[in-house]
Amino acid sequence: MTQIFTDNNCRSDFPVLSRQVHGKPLIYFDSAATTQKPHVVIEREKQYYEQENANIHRAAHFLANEATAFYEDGRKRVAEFINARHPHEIIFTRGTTESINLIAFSFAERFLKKNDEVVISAMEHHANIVPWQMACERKKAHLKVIPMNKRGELQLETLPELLNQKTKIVAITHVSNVLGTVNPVKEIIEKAHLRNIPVLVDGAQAVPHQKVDVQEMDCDFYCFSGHKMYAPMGIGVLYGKEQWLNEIPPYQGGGEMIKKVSFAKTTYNELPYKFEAGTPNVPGVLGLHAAINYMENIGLDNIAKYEKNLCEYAEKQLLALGFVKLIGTAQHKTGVVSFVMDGVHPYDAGTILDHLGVAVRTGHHCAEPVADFFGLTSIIRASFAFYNTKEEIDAFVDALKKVKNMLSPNVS
Ligand code: C6P
Repeated sequence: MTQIFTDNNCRSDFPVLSRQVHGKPLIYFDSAATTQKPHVVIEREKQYYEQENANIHRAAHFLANEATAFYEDGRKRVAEFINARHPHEIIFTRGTTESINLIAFSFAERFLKKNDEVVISAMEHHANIVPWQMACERKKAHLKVIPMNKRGELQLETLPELLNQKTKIVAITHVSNVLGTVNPVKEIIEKAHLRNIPVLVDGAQAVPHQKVDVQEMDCDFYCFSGHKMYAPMGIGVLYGKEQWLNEIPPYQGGGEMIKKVSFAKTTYNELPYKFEAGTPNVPGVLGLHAAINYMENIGLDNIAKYEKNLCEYAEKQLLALGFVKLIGTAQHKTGVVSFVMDGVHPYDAGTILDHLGVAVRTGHHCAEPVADFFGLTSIIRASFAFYNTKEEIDAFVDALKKVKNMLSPNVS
């Protein structure tokens, strides 16, 4: 495993990075969709299924006790990783989407009433729009949106008007998956808390790139996905402050989330089990634990510094091409570089890039209002991780020149 992190010496930890696609070495620039997995994470899941597989919290036998201990260790490790006050403030979910849906449902059940307001922002992923729209529809409440400027920065001067006595919760993304904007979440939380409004932060695109400290940020809920931070798919985290999680009702009913069941009445389990109905993703938690160890071994600050450098280099090289327009030019950015090309449809660019070995994502990136805001239906997005290199960016830039020459040599 990687001990000292310098340029790209961790690449051999990721088996898939040595693949060829269409006869070309793979250049994987789609880590915002999902990161690749290091050996240690793959091995951890394999070991569970080969040696340790058992259901947890349910039986007295050796394997069940061992698996339960590993699972609960994983919870403690996540709590440490984001500096939660208590392990029981960590709820395991399938991912960011499920974490947000859980709060949008349970919080709304308890606190949202007719004509109340929920505040989100103009740069949200669908996962932080649709569950709130559904909650507002159910409760006859209204969705309000913090606008952004053309650089892709939130216009916080609108907050005094948007946050009022009708506002029941604010739900904002920490980092935009399309624009890369790092939002000043701490400032937004401070402003909301002055009015006793809780704040949920969608951390799906932040946790892979920077140290997150939920106590320092003082958010009320924080959501993220394992698969975007080198862990397996199907495991995610909802952090919630103890007092909120105690106040809101369960999301799903079933095994494990109960204390006592009779046909007349059911009482619910304590935290965190109240929100973990059914058999959980035990190997996912073990893989997440391994991924956190792996990231911390490299160092979150090293990761942030290396990736910042890589993004800035990519932006500079792309702009130098002369036929590229960047989408998202906020002062504070991380992880992604999105753009369009003169005279070339993003889908065509993505298809040719794929044949040249470069994996990027094209489309609206599950954030259609962002694409609409820029008057676009599709955007090309290159997203980076610490296993990417400047050499890969150079190869990507050469590939873009080929795309341009093939599809639109005369349009500039
Ligand atoms: N964005 C992307 O390519 P899930 O699917 O639950 O792990 O994550 C949803 C999600 C929520 N918020 C943000 C900011 C996100 O970026 C994502 C996932 C991927 O941008 C897949 S659409």
